[in-house]
Amino acid sequence: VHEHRSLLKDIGVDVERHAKMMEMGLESYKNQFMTQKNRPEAMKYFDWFMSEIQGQRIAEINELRKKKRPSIGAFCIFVPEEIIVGAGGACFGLCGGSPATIADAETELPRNICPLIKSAHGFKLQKTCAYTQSSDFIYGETTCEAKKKTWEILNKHHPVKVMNIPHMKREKDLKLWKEELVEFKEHIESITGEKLSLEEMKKGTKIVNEKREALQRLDRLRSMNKDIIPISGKDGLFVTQMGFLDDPVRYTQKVNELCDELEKRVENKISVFEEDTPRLIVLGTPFAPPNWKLHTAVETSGGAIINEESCIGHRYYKDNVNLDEVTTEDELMQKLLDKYSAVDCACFTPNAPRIDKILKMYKDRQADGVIYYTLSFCHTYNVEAHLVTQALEKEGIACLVIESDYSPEDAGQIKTRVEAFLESI
Ligand code: BJ8
Repeated sequence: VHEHRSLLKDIGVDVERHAKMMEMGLESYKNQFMTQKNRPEAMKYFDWFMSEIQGQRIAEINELRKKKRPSIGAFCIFVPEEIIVGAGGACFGLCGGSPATIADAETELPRNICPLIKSAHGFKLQKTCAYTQSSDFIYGETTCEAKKKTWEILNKHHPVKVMNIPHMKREKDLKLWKEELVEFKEHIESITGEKLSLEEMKKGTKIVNEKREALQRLDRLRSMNKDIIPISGKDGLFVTQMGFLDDPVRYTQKVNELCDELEKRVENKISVFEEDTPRLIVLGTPFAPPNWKLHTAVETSGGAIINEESCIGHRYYKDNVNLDEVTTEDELMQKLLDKYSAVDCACFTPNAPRIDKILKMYKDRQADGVIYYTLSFCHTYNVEAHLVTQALEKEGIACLVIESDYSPEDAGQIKTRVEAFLESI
């Protein structure tokens, strides 16, 4: 990061404050990740990436910008990264998982809204996220009330465009959604000044499909072997989180190298947890880095997390875009729509497929329990917990519901509740 100080300054980062924040972040990473025993060798790449998360990667993104390639910041998995990658650009998740920016955000936003939104808004106010500073624009969406109103305020500080995601999936809603995809492509063309060809978009889609396939492979290795868990849940989560920042081609290669090593571990029966460690699936809202609180609590209490159902997890990588027989732009847009409308975010009503998926995930993975995790004030996931937990109860599946924000204050209390839950299953 020090090496890239002048670049950070040029893109408007508050370098002093940013340096302090990075120091704290790296220290926290060291304490929570590097102290784990028997980590896979291939995690070295991801450790390196963490050390360069706001350095080398930012330099790469800004090289692309010099070539007029798009650089788009996002908060949601509905932003079609295939189109951005097809245009030779970078799509990345913006910082939004730290408590350190929340007090600043609360100068413009109410206290009682989701911490993810406040954290992200605070990063912009503080100018301490080099990704936000590197983005041509932030692509927001209309998934929840707090987000869609925040875009209007964030737009005072940074260019923001908003994609209108419907809250139902009827034919007329999907028609609107497809129009939004077409408009998104036009926004990207307005940055490059060039028409994006079908072949370029197919190429971008293929790259992103390969990234999702690598993550599907990682998920299978983490969760499908009843007796062997070859990587900690915390490392699994971290690798997934980095997929929202890294160059997709390099990242896919590194995830596949990690998977090769994990395959060998499974063959040789090398597990990072003791025999009979309870295997848990986490459901709910996304874990933006550095939100590792729940994983740390579980894995220092005798449990293991084998999968995250959230958007920084299975919901992100579960479906690919089917490119078979795509010969026109309209057909490609339809395939993108098919993929994105299969996302089962709690912002949709009704959202029954999510429950069926959760039950299937649990059974396929022969898990021992579930944690339903919601960020404070996320009404959609919080309310949807009722129907999900009811369905789990009916199947006799043990479930712990946790609502939390980013403050470290409830870490002890979460750990106590997790310990009691693990004893009960
Ligand atoms: S597709 S889960 S990434 S909206 S910001 S809804 S936590 S109150 S993130 Fe999400 Fe897209 Fe859905 Fe996934 Fe709740 Fe917070 Fe809103 Fe959130």
